[in-house]
Amino acid sequence: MIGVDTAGIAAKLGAAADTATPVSQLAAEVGLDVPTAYGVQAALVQRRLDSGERLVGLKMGLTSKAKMAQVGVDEVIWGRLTDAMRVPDGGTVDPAAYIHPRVEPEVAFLLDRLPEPGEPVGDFASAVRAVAPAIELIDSRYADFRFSLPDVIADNTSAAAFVIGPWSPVPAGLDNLGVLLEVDGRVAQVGSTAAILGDPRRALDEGIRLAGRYGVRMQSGWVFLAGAATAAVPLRPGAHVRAVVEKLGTASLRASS
Ligand code: OOG
Ligand code: MG
Repeated sequence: MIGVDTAGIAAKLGAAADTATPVSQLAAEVGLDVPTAYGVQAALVQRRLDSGERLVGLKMGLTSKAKMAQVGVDEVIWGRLTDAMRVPDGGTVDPAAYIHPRVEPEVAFLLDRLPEPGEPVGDFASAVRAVAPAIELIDSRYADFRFSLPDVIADNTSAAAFVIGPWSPVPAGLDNLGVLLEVDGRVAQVGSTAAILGDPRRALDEGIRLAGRYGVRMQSGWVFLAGAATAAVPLRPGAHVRAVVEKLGTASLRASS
């Protein structure tokens, strides 16, 4: 889009993340449309790659109605994951390093050989080497966690950190597994993998299609987050968070106090 300062917006969002200081929504003011917002996202993540981080996968966002309703945006989006965002299973994060962190339960795929963009995944079991329960920590860089569709795309779909639980071979069905998010041993959210586009495998088709539009091809060895099955919950200092996905097991995370 002519006249939009893609690099300037990426620098502003990058600084907001680095200093844990929120910024105001900007898409309406600068006239950011969806394709240009993906350009800002690419520039924002490129800044991280320039400082030595590695691209390790992609994430889907707003693949469930619960998430769409929570943030008031009803389109499927995708973002980029880097190695610096990965927290080991059972690891600790410092909530003060984020603006208003939230956690949500996810299903992760470890990618193997993938079809070209435009081709259906077809044989899911040959495109995905393993699956795992996961937790995504999201942190919108916008004040009050409020944003429009182009705003959240530019902000790398609120990606901040993620935890992957133990990998398992791809089970026969992934479309109706119970999902729980527990905080300090109490159930905070309950859902089903069916909430993720009817079947989380569909999220991979969508990811290949949508990222392919921007020339991004998924790589063997990448991680893919299919999107949260439930709404996200605030991450408080000292909290112990567990995501449990039926048949797949658990992923966990602690917040330092
Ligand atoms: C946008 C990111 C959504 C998901 O799993 O749906 C997302 C947000 O909620 O801030 O990661
Ligand atoms: Mg997510």
